[in-house]
Amino acid sequence: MQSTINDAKIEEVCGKFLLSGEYKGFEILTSGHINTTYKVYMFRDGELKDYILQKLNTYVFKNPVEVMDNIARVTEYVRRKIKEKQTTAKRNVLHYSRTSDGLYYYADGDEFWRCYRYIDGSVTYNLTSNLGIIEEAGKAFGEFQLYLADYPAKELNIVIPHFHNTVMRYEAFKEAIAEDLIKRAESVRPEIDGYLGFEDIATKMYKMQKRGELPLKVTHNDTKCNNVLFDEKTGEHLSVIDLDTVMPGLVAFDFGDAIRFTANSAAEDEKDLSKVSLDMDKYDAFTNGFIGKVGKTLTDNEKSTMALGAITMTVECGMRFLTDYLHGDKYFSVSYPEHNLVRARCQLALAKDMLEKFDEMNAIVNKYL
Ligand code: ADP
Ligand code: GN1
Ligand code: MG
Repeated sequence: MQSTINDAKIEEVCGKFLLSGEYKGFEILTSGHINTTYKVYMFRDGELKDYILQKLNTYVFKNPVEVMDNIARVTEYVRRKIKEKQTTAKRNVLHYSRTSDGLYYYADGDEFWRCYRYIDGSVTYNLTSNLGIIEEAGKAFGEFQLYLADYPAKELNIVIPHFHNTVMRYEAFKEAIAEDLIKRAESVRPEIDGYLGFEDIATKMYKMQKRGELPLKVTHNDTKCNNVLFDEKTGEHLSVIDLDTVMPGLVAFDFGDAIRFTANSAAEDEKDLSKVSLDMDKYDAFTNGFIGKVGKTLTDNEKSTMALGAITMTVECGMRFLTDYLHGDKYFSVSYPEHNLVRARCQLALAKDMLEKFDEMNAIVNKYL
């Protein structure tokens, strides 16, 4: 049973965490597709001190305690790395609050809550044409990976098994088509065929990794631009957020998922497909930022598959939207009944455009290596 969200409920949940200050109110932040996020206003020492209170999606994250265990490890590790080079990490890594039991979460029935500091003066972008911001996003995810480069990956919990296993994503897609639970398959035949047509391309890197040709590293695995906080005045990257999916993965998938979201000339859910394309200036800017940070650490196979990672992640994400549409929209939050289909169509159009620009994409990666 979901409880009603109102001031009393939010104040009650905040009361479970060791926060100082007086509760003043909340607002809901809607940019994510998975968790439910509230910005909470607290009054302390004559000033507003804000927090993020988040209800984790336990349909997606079956073992939320393991999610928080990963996040605690990763944020502590990154904090230490940052403090080696500057006096405070306050605005550069998330700070989670503990409960009076010393835990980083409060669980109540099937509700699972966590609370962390709102980073003051920060802003996120769902869609931006500012190339400076896009380059900063590249630096942010590249730097995040460098901070964790020597982290013992085996210690991390696998919070969503096979998250970027595109072979299994294809199996799940085909199963959803065959089951056709809510009889939507016939109406989306062209989209289904479009995604099936990408199978060889989009499963290539997973198979390379299985053969030992691509290394697993600690990666973020959800590198959308709205998972980076930027300074609202200077535009500099502050902190990478949304750490739920930090797990061993492929560097090119972090690069690729970011390109999918940030270098699209349109939004992830643009309905007018004539507006959807890979914007090469945005691609160039992100690549500059990202490769500038991690370029020297890459193996030859990693270098030659960066651009392929972008096609792979675009196909995978679009196919996940379409699979969810066939399942009846159980996974991603939707604002209207066709939302997942619209997202899937947009990703397919983008993947096709990337395929046409593939040589140019590779050339830009090489330019920054
Ligand atoms: P989801 O997993 O649903 O995507 P996120 O953790 O990405 O949730 O949070 C959703 C949004 O809330 C972000 O895109 C960002 O705008 C805002 N946000 C999250 N954490 C912070 C923070 N510490 N400081 C400022 N804004 C934040
Ligand atoms: C979800 O949580 P959010 O909105 O940052 C999803 C990603 C998808 C993305 C598509 C845990 O990310 O994998 O790429 O939506 N997160 C999870 O927008 O499935
Ligand atoms: Mg997010």
